[in-house]
Amino acid sequence: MKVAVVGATGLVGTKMLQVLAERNFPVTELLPVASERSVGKEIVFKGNKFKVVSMDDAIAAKPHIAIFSAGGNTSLEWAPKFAEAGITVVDNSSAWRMDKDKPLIVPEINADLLTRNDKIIANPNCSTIQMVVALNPLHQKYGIKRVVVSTYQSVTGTGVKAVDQLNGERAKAVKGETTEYPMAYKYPIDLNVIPQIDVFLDNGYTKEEMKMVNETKKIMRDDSIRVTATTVRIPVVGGHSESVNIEFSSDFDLQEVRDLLANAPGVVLVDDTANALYPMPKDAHERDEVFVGRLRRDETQPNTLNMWIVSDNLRKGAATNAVQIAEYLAEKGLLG
Ligand code: A2P
Ligand code: 11C
Repeated sequence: MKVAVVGATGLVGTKMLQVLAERNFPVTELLPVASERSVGKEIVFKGNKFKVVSMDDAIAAKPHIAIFSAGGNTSLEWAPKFAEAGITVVDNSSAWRMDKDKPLIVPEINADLLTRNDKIIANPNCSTIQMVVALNPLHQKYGIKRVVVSTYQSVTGTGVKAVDQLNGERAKAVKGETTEYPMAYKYPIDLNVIPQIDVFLDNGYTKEEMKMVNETKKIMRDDSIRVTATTVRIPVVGGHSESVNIEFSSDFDLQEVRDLLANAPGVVLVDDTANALYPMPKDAHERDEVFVGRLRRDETQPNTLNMWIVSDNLRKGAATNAVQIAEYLAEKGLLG
């Protein structure tokens, strides 16, 4: 497979290269793509050096697949040009996710939708992916009516600048260092919690919160699922955590819920409160799975469950999910 990675110098693009190598995706030729200012720079993939090429050169080279993580505007402009050239695009930005003609895919849930004609395929938002991977097996069995979710999101979701802000603030506080650092957020993030991810919309929710509402319904193919979200940035790097309250149509048995999750694809159950075992971002970091724990009944109303979900947002939340889509397309012969 000839593979283009668009945004190859970025945080997610770098992780995509790492995941492609780790999972032994059959790359015969790699085309790393970034902005014009990076053209000619070298990146390393599986021990070999590759030069960053421009968008136009990447299209001219006709890769079988292009995995994009270069921001929404870049995707809006360039994904259709790749698609017109017959190149399948898996796009990690929010640009195409809610387009009714573009599939929004989490392979464990809805890869069966994909056909050879899908030339632009959207990769969902990180906080949505990890939630639906855990919700879907329960929805199949008990029917989800309503979800109330609060997130605790890693600064890596914002990008390198936010990681630099957190490290800079920490170095200043702990070691008294006075080195300059960028401000990715309006406020300090170290020793703080910021209840805003992305911009506010007219309804008082943030864009991140509405992504969780809308993307969940589309991926799970059920518009009746009601989701309400509060998304929050915390000073953590290993992954996103989520406290989720789920109301089902029918009652459940807690042991059966445990069994369903323990056997669900992509899920690892970590739920042993007697030994203080539960998912945490420090353990999810650099792992591909979605970790679920703290399972318990909501005692305030019937048919309702509380749970805690953690996953590495740069992996299952972005790079791994995109590479899994590419693997599915390759396996089923849907490329080219
Ligand atoms: P570059 O490094 O040349 O700026 P991040 O999300 O971590 O900031 O990374 C964004 C990625 O998208 C980088 O690889 C960046 O390349 C790339 N990028 C940004 N704008 C464009 C563009 N107009 N065309 C192609 N790649 C782009
Ligand atoms: C965050 N979820 O943690 C965001 C990052 O739509 O792909 C990913 C945004 C997106 O800040």
